[in-house]
Amino acid sequence: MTKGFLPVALLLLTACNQKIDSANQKTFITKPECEGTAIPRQYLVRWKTGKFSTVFARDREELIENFVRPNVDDLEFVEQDQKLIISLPIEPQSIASSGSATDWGQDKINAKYAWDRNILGQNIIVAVVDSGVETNHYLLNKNIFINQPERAGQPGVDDDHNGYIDDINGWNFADNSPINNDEVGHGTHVSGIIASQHTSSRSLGVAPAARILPLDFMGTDGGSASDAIESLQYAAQMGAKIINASWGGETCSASLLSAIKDLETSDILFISAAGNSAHNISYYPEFPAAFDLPKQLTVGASTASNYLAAFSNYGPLVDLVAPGSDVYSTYNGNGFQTMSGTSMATPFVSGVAALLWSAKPTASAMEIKNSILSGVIQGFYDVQTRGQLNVPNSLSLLN
Ligand SMILES: [Ca+2]
Ligand SMILES: [Ca+2]
Repeated sequence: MTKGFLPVALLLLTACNQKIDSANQKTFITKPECEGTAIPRQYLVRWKTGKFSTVFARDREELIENFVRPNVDDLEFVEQDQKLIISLPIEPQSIASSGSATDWGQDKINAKYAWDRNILGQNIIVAVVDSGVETNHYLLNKNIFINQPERAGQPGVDDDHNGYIDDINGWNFADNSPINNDEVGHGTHVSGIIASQHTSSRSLGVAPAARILPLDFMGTDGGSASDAIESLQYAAQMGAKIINASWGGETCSASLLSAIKDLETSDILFISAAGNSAHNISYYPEFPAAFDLPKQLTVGASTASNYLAAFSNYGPLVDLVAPGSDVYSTYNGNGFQTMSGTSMATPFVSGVAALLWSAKPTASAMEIKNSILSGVIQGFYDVQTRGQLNVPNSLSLLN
């Protein structure tokens, strides 16, 4: 793809920190570093109405001729769709090991303090925008969001008129189908950290009465920004208060940025993984982690011995750390797995946000965010607050 001036239209392929609507520049800017992760022949369109759509074209010239010229007055911008990946460390042995099955993370943040006070995340919907969820896992099946009009409705009919047929327990945006499983295991692991039920022997879910809304946009090789955006819009539509985003990419999608900004009007807290490249994301940004939005929290990973995990990204754009090394949680096949990554740290924060919101349902997203940030236990973590997630402190700051 060539870069340069095209005398056509307001077509901005933007850097994320640029104003995306910066005037009627008749330019077509392609960020060179974005080309490697661009999805060929697939373009994301932001209309002036705020809606997004996906357009397919053989190349940029065809896109301009067939789509941009006829629609130019109604377009905010167009960019190539981008690939996003799961936030796991690169080393495969860290992805899933049979390591010790401890609840060290739940202990570290002292989640029990809330559980003992019957603060369990009741009535809070947490959207897990990920690889799907094994919704019939025996420790998750009671905590999966249910879309009542669809459950009580007719098969093959969009009973609640939301544009999705039979979306009883979330949606698979990659396949455009109802959700029922997790082809990777990642979303199931993340969901267990947020809201798996407690048993006599094990208490894994940080918010064991919260509701998981499974939204699938990724397979083993990741997913697209366009499917992620649809997931975010669906989460807002269905009343999620918290969105867990344990994924990212090195390149910036202006569409993804605008879609996350749109969540602010619904007062949703967007909780993103810092990423696992062991980089300072102020210098080597990954997105959405580095978007730095008002109602966003970006989470690095800590170890049981109070260090930043070796793989974790860091720097002032990372807000805090949470347990993310050797984390035991639910997995595919009614199973369990120990996994490491900022993917695992992020749902600890999502779970705590659900606890806090259930303790104070009238709180705003900013109040929840601020109580999480001001409640950290300080350590030697190279992140904005220098601190680790802590439940009792954050609860006491909320009231
Ligand atoms: Ca529906
Ligand atoms: Ca139906």
